[in-house]
Amino acid sequence: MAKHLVWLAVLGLVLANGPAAAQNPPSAQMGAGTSVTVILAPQNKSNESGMATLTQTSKGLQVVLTMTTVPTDPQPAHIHKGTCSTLDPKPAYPLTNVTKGTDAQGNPKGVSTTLLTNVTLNDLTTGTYAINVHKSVDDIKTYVACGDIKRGNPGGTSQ
Ligand SMILES: [Cu+2]
Repeated sequence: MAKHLVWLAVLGLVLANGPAAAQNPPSAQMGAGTSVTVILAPQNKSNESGMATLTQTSKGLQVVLTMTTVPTDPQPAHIHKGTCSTLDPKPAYPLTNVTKGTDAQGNPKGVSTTLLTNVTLNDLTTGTYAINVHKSVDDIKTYVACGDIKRGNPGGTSQ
């Protein structure tokens, strides 16, 4: 909750200062407060789908995954180079495992929240990257959901 308030304060500052927030380093061309939503579509008949929200903050890139299925076991998740159809199997940026949690309305979901400080939203949307979720730590070879990261696609129609 406290995090949320800080975030609102940051958002307020950004809005007050307008888009020309000159404090942003050159690498953060998509300034604080910019978000991209990615639909994570089921793979390998998993019936697992979900959504990723990537938000550039002043502290880093926040990546939040919300999966419709609550996993029995923790599920590894990563940002990979490539697209869902041609994925580089080596993770580029590991995310926090998807575990049992709740969404904003308190409904049970598979959730994962990560703050990445070594990459910006601009890096990801100007390159070719995808987010995927793996079945479990033991069955990491099985992909259960994936979505391509694209700029200007807030509806998440990337599939
Ligand atoms: Cu992966």
